[in-house]
Amino acid sequence: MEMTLNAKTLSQKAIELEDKYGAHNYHPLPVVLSKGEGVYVWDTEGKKYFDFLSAYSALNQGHNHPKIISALIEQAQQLSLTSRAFYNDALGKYEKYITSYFGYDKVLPMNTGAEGVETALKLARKWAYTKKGIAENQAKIIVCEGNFHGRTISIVSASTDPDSYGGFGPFTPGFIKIPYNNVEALKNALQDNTVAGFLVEPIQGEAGVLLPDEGYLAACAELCKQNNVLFIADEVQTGLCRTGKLLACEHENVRPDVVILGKALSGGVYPVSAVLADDEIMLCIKPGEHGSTYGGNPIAAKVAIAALEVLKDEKLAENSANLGEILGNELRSIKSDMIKLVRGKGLFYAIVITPKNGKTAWDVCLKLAENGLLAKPTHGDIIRFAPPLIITEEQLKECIGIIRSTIESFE
Ligand code: IF1
Repeated sequence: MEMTLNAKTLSQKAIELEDKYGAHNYHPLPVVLSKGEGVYVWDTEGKKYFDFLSAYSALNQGHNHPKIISALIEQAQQLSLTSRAFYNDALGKYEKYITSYFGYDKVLPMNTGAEGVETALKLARKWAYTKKGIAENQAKIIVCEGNFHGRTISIVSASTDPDSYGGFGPFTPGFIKIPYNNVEALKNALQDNTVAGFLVEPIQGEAGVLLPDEGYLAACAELCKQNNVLFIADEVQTGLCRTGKLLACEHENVRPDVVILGKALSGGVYPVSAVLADDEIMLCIKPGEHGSTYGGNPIAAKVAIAALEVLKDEKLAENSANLGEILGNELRSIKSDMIKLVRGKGLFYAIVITPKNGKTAWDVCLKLAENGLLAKPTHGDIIRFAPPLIITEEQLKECIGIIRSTIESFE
């Protein structure tokens, strides 16, 4: 009893501290985590949960993966940061490794997903002026309604979500917004010959795991090719085996001109992002024209190599594809009028909740937490399910049981 009482104080204390001293830019579920291991996390009271969010797909390799953690520790004890004012003996090895891993000439290393997206936008504009011959400061980028690419001013300038852009104007010009999953809309927008690039999520994550029709990505990539426009894939959330392929674009055999990676590129232990492109595009940015203090630091380099090795060694794309089939079938088999829609690919799913007796997706997530599974609603009625890709079939079946019994408890 004593331990529980103290632990309860601990969790309450943690919440109070965040409330008092932290900006209120999030509304977390009232769960205070203190330990993570594989697919599990524990709260300050010692309660164990399945992590079914994976920090929005940053933990594809699971919490505290030994290989990634040891890469982090080993490099941190050797050399953590040099800045790019000098070379170091880790970055080149990583650049060689990741460019051959994905089949691109070059990589531009950054830290957060948003920085990766910003880098891709700058690359596209530079390429437009120096290679495509678009008049200076006239380059446009086509984006899709419902997108989520990060939280910087330029990125929210491309957003159609008032929660993302509201109150942050004035906005960066040069974005053309078209409906997602609408090839005709892209075709029309490409009539504008000042378009430099088309930035798209292969599956829209934040919008609620919105899958485009089969063939959408391939058709868009072809249109971009025909119009000499860069196809830029934001694979920050869908990449790195999450949808059952190394990159989600592979489901349609699309090789983007520019690929943006983040999140699980470090297995959740360190901010690491990257932009991949071939020389014709990447070399448009000259020395001193872009970068960041931590971009390409030795720890990020070693951690990213380890994180990418784990994806291959543990066949996480195959596991995501195989177990994703089971997850989708089981979610669709839950008989409840609270579940309006089930959609997803690989271990990347969402259910759309219809409120019942005043109970909403938030209440479902609170109950899931009580029953030992962590997930969080987005846009009010959508619950995203994205467990670490290392999950076993047995663990997944246990999670499905929790989800099923939790939903049924609202009947
Ligand atoms: C938050 C959302 C997910 C992303 C894609 C770039 C970024 C993200 C496709 C930027 C980041 C994170 C941001 C985080 C919650 C989470 C999120 F709900 F915000 F939209 F996953 F869907 N491209 N997504 O999903 O990467 O700068 O964050 O490293 O802002 O609350 P970042």
